Amino acid sequence: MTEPVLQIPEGWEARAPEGWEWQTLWEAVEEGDHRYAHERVEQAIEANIDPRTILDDGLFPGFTLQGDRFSEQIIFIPEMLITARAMKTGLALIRPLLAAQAEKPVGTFVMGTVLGDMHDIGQSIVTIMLENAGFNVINLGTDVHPDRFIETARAEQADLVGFSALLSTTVYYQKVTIEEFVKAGHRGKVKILVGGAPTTQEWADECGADGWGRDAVQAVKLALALVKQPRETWA
Ligand code: B12
Repeated sequence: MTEPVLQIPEGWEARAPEGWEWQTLWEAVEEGDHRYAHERVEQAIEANIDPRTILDDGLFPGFTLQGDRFSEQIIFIPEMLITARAMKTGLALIRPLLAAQAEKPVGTFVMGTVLGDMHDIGQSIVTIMLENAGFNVINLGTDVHPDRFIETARAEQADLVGFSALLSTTVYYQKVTIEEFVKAGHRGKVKILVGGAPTTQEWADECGADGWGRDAVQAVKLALALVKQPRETWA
C-alpha cells in the first residue's frame, strides 16, 4: 500500500489571480473543515475566479487525496464523510453561479442516486454542469426508490432521467429502475442516462439505458444530444 499524495492541478497559477493560493482550501477539504472551506470558496468567488476553476483547482485536490486514502483503507467512513461535507459546502456556493450562466431551459432532467447507494458527490457535479448547460434539474438525492424516479418524472413531465451508482452492488438498481419505467408504460417518454464509477458503456447497453456518461462533461454532451431526439409525450 502506498500513501496517496496530493495531486496539484497543473498550471493552476495561470487560472488564479496573482498571489492566490489554494493550499489552505486543499487542506480544509482534506481535513473536513467545512467552515473554512466555505470561507475560502467565498473568497475565491469574490476574487472572480471561474466557478469551474474553483471546483477543479480548489475543491477536487483535497477531496481526491482523501478519496484515495479511503480506497486504500487508510481512513474510514467518518473521515470521508466530513471531507464530503466540506466538498459539498463548496459545491453549494458555486452551483448558483454556474446555473446563472445558463441560457433558457433546454429540458427537464430528473437526477438521483439509486436505491441503497449514499454517494452523491458525482451526481451533484453532473447536476451543476447540467444546470450550467440550461437544464432544469430536479435532484432527488441518494437512495432513491424506482417509484420515486417514476413519480417525479411523471409529475415534472421530464425529458431525461439520470441514475447514478457508485457501488458494484447498487448498479443493479439502474437496471431495475429502467425495468420499472417499462412496466409503468413510461419508458418511451424519457431518455435515460446512467453513470457512476463502476458503470461502462457495455453496462448501459445491457441495462437498456439510452446513454452512459463517463464524467460530467460527457453527461452534458449526451443530455444535449438526447433531449433533441423524439419521445412519446406525457399525457
Ligand atoms: C466519498 C465516498 C464515500 C462517502 C460518500 C459521501 C457522499 N456524500 O457522496 C461515504 C463515506 C458515505 C462512502 C460510503 C461507502 N462507500 Co464509498 N467512496 C467514496 C469515494 C472515496 C469517492 C466517491 C466520489 O465521490 N467520487 C468523486 C466523483 C466526482 O466521482 P463519481 O461519483 O464517479 O462521478 C463522476 C462520474 O462517475 C459521472 N457520474 C456520476 N454519476 C452520474 C450519473 C449520470 C446519470 C451520469 C451520466 C454520469 C455520472 O460524473 C461524475 C463527475 O465527473 C469512493 C472511492 C474513490 N476514490 O472514488 C468510495 C467507494 C465508491 N466507496 C466504496 C464503498 C465500498 C463504500 C461503503 C460500502 C463502505 C462501507 N464499508 O460501508 C459505503 C457505502 C454506503 C452506501 N450505502 O452508499 C467503494 C465501492 C466499491 C465497489 N466497487 O462497490 C469505493 C470505490 C471505495 C473503494 N475502493 O473501496 N463512500
